[in-house]
Amino acid sequence: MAEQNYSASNIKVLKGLEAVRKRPAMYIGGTSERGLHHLVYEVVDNSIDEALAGYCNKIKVIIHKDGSISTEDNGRGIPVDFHEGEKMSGLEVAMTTLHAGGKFDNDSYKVSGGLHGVGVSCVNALSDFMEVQVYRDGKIWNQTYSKGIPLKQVEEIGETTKTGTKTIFTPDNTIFETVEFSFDYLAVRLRELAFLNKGVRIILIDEINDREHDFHYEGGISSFVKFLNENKKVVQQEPIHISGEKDKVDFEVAIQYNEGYQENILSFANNINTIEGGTHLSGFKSACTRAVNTYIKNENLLKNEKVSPQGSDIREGICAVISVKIMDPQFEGQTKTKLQNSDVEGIVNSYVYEKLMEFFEEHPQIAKQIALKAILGARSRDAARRARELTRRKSVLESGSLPGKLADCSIQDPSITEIFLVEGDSAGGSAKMGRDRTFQAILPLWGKMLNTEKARIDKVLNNDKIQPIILALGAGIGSEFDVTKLRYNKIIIMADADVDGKHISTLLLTFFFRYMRPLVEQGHVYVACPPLFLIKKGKSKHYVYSDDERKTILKEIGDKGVHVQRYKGLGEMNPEQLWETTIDPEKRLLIKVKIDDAIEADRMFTILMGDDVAPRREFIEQNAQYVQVDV
Ligand code: 0RA
Repeated sequence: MAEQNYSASNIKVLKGLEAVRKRPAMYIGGTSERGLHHLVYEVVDNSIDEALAGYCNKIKVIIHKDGSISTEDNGRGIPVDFHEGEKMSGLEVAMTTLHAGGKFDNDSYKVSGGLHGVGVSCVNALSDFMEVQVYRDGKIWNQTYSKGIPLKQVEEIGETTKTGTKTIFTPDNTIFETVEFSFDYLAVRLRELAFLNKGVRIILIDEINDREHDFHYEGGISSFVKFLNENKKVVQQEPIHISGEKDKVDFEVAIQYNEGYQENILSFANNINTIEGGTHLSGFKSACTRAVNTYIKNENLLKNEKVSPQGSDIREGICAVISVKIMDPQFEGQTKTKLQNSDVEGIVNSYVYEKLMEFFEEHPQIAKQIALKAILGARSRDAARRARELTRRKSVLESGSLPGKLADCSIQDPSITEIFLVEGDSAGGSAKMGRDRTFQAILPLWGKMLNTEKARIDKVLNNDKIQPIILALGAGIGSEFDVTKLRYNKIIIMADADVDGKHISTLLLTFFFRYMRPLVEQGHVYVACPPLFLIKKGKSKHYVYSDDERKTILKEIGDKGVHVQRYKGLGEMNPEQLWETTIDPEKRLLIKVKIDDAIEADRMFTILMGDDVAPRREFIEQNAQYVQVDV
């Protein structure tokens, strides 16, 4: 009987593992870099659950030289006692059967029960090798696996005074497109987890590149907003911090205004970044709107103003983090990151309103600054509306809604057309002659480009350098931007390969990031790379795109009778050369601009284009050659 049961559970285990290995995407979302790192989050989420339950305050993650990665926490340790139902050690159950978190204590919140929650067994199934070590009840327990299948029984291998769980695993390279762990990628999420779970110390070590981070924030999400606002001028030094609990809904918000105009609110439910928002976010937003408007009314700040602030005006320059922890989070939406639990909205709304009103009463100076900023926002919204109407009227008056300088392409299929935004009139002229006019359009840009990081939307809309870009792309701007109306598939920035050219590219990227973000998110933006040198020898010629490449080629072809021409700018190339080197889809080199991490991107644009000079210099010194690639 026992024998039969044992083999029955073995078959069940094998079937489960097989399912995960057959369809890894169903369990961890994919097999790209993202899926790979998901493995680590899956284990760490379990450690965070231990922290939320009050048993763990330290987590260590190490990227090892041999390609493996290890995690260690000081939680209770995975239970090792015999599991009657499955007829094996609880540890083996947790490591080999799907959804066997084995956590039935309903009194604690669970991250691992949320978005991911597929359990460590999936990590095990997708690893070429995995080893787990449990420190519990004074003993050390150990088991090893290959592709999820145990290599031996659970063994007691020594004694210890500590408690916790340590895992080490090597992801299966027949499953993942890449098996190289990225320190930066991991750092973003682990830092976020440290902010969201104050007091928990998360250490990340990279033994390959000898780097280390130690994330530990006693300030929790207040530290988080300070981090987001780093390098920005802030309205108040200390964030407003509100936290509370009602009907088993635990919530916490931190708010710190900066002098900019962007709205930057991050929301989390059970540590999951709810990028699509949901009930906690809408509760928070309406509380803010209500509180600020009540204050404005009580203080009679509007006087005879024509326009009154609405939510978006009140959120100009807001930087906030809202985090809720609830028993049974429900998610909806395209990426299942929209919190659905309806009771959360009212609880957050009424509590945050009440606390904000208290704060305003106690800090009248800050309250007034926030209120006046909102009124200013309302005024500028009104100005922007008028500017937009002007743009529309103007666009109809001028050459059938397209800018005069645009040399458009002849076909109108936005899935294959391209537009080059070219720095300078002379390069623009060559590009117009050198392009394939059927599908490639040219828009020359000239003069000083506006720094949109420091401007408000009405100024952006009225700017004579920006307007032609908005009109040519045809998809609007700001909250009215509609990517489906885009007239081109690829937007290619083409500037000189020098410092000025880099500056113009960055200004344009800043504009796209702040006012046409879907354009960047959906991969429509590219930066062209013109060659730096032309190397000629006899009849052969080589265009060279970097200093290293120049050295390599010179070594290859020798230096007798070699002529090296350095291109100082795009304008030095004739139309054919420009086509050959920078425009021809067969030969050109394009950098696709991606946003892997919106938080980092936001910080980067602030550093690059904001007011503070010192961090900018430091950033450019550290990242000079990567600036465009990393965006
Ligand atoms: C099942 C039950 C309990 C804890 C865990 C699993 C657990 C899993 C992992 C994975 C990494 N670190 C972990 N720490 C704990 C509850 C244990 C108890 O009730 O004593």
